[in-house]
Amino acid sequence: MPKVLIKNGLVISPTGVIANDVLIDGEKIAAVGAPGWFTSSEQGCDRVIDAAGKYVIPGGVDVHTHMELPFGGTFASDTFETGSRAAAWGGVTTIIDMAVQRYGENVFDGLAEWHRKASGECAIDYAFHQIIGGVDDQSLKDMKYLTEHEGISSFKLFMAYPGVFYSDDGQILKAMQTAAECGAMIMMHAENGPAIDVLVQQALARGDTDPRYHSYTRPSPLEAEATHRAIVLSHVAGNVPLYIVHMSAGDALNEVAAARHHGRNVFAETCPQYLWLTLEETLGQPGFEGSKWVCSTPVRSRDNDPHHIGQMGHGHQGDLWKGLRMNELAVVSTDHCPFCFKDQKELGLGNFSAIPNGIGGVEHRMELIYQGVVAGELSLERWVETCCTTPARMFGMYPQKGIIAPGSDADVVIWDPNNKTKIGINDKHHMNMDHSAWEGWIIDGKVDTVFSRGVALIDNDQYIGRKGHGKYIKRGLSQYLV
Ligand code: DUC
Ligand code: ZN
Ligand code: ZN
Repeated sequence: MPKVLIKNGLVISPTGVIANDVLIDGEKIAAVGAPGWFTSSEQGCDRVIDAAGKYVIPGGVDVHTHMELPFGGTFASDTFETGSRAAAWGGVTTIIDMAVQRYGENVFDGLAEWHRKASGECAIDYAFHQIIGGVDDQSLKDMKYLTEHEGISSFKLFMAYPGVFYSDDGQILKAMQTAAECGAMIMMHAENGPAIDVLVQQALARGDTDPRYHSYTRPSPLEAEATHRAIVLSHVAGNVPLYIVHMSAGDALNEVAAARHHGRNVFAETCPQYLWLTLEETLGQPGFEGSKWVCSTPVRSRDNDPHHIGQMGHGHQGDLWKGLRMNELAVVSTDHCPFCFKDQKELGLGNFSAIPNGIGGVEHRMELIYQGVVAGELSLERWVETCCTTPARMFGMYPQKGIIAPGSDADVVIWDPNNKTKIGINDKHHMNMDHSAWEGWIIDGKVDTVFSRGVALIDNDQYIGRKGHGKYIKRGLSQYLV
């Protein structure tokens, strides 16, 4: 395996931005040292990269993706092959995808299907969470087995989507008790599904069928209420670690902040769409255009959400950026769940509730959150912490992943802060979808070079990786608990 020296760059970690050289030997980072430290070993290197003026960061870790998810009468349009390649283009070197067990199905069958879909297909390393869509005695037993033997130590439950993935409070409590026994993490889609279903039926009966009603029928108090209920249930279940996924609302964030203030193992993630996009500019576009941004939780109103009591005069987005700074939000993921406009989003023409829920974004998370650094919302350290290091620690992959340190996997991204990235279907766009949620966005900064376990995947604006390079990562328990 080649030896690579990356010299003269600024290495970023959660604890600082330090001028350091990085020596890669085979699949691992062999050493990190002061500039010039490795001059004598340059001769023995297969490649020396001068990263002067550039950042050297750990490969991104996206802990929430849905490749080929069956949903809304169709399948998410990225396979593990196309989606993991797009991830590499975005400086992501590890994903955790959501394996699915539906009501009435066997957990092991669902997991086996996910291994079959991913095995030999991925450009980057991958792991799984397990969705438990049917909590019963058997699936509870299976949760323990997966945690102890399969490297799957986190389970996603849904308080939304009655009849599809939904669990009632009793089922949630039982799954939480089981997770508490075996040390696993519960991930929660926190929205009050039964109440949302009533609002959806009422909107459709009124003839309010446009995409924007997707957001109006999922008001933020129903996210906040479900978040609160999940926190209470996790407490009653023996303080099981709880991780709220795709948080979009300031009032929901307040529930997490309050629980964390009380020292609870309650965590949350948000996604770039909630930090940057608003109902007015996306879902609210005329005609059916807004369907491109139908996802759940929904993108929210800029500032005039009648249900939201903002903090210090900010809307939801201001709250979320503040939450990221304060570690009320520990992680940024994407909830990557792409659907094409043609034939997929179009399933919901004339009925917003039939639009498949999801936005594709696995390629753009590192770019979009870096833009938060440029905008003064986050520090460089916090960018790396929320997109690389904490995701790895939260889900039991540290220090193999998420950090540039001797002994860690050589998942390394060289980032050029002096370049720009234009996102769009005819610009930078490698996900398998016929549109981009970020069409026309110009981002400061650019993915320059991407290494996965010492192998270059992106180099000189070319993808030189290969499917099958990515390995399944058996995860341990969370390393982020208080
Ligand atoms: N939200 C989405 O937008 N898509 C898939 C599932 C989910 O919870
Ligand atoms: Zn969800
Ligand atoms: Zn999801």
